[in-house]
Amino acid sequence: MTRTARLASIVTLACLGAPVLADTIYVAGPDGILMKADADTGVFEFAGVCSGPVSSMAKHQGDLLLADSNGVIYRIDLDLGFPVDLWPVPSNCTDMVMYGDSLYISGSTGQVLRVDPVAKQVTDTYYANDDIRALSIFNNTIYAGANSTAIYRTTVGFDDFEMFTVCGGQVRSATTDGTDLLVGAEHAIVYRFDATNGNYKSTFSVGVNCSAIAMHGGDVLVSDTSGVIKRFDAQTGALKATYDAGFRVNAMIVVTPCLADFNGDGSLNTLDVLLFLNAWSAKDDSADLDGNGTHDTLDVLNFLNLYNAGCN
Ligand SMILES: [Ca+2]
Ligand SMILES: [Ca+2]
Repeated sequence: MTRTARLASIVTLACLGAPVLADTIYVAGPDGILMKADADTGVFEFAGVCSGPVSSMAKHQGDLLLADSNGVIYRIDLDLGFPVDLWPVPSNCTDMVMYGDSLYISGSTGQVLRVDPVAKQVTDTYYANDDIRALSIFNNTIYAGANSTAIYRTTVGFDDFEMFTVCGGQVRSATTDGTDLLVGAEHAIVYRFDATNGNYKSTFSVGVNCSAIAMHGGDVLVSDTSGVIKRFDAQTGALKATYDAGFRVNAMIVVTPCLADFNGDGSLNTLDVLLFLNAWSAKDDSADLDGNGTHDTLDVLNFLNLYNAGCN
């Protein structure tokens, strides 16, 4: 066995032993309440609160950023469940997306702001000149969907929005499966477009008004202003589950736990490795990554694999 093959088999073994922690769905709406649910069960519980009507949401490091329609960004510490910081932006924040280190915020006046969420400053402005309701950013491209049904596109770093394609209805939400652009329209239909050329590929009817949309594995979650959230197979459109958040949902995000961020501060660095190794040496439960009751080298391999894979 070559060294590479041996390494690969060790990595495979180590991955098999990796613990599986459930992802979490977060939703928020006009009353400022943040609710969360285990993504496997979809049973919602209280997760936090901010003082404004939430219109959009994004994840930054270990926190959630909630935006209200008055242009206030709240940083919610998920351990505490309440805002630890807030700052204003000149937008009604119809949608928000983190891309790289920047927060992108759309508004109904047609501007897409790029914001540094650490310095809390607007660092760039893009002009789409339409009532933008939804943003999705991937492959260094910003897609902005409008109430007019138009979808615009520009490259990150270039204020050069141009018509990309037209949706069959008023755009309310947008996301990506990594290849295509998925757009949720007010009339309860999700549209799939080729992200390269804007060609229409397929639709499926969702029965909810697409107030927010989020990918979860191979599924797409679509919410309604009545509080219903539906899970569909993102390829076939087959309904897989229905959840009830219990209130109007304006914003939704799925958060995947990052085990490699051992101290949970939202960033990965050598401190996480040191803390893990300390916990492993002390035979702390937190370092028994495969949960088999013993602290062996597989736990260390697991951790280093997760650390190298990084978090998003
Ligand atoms: Ca950390
Ligand atoms: Ca173990």
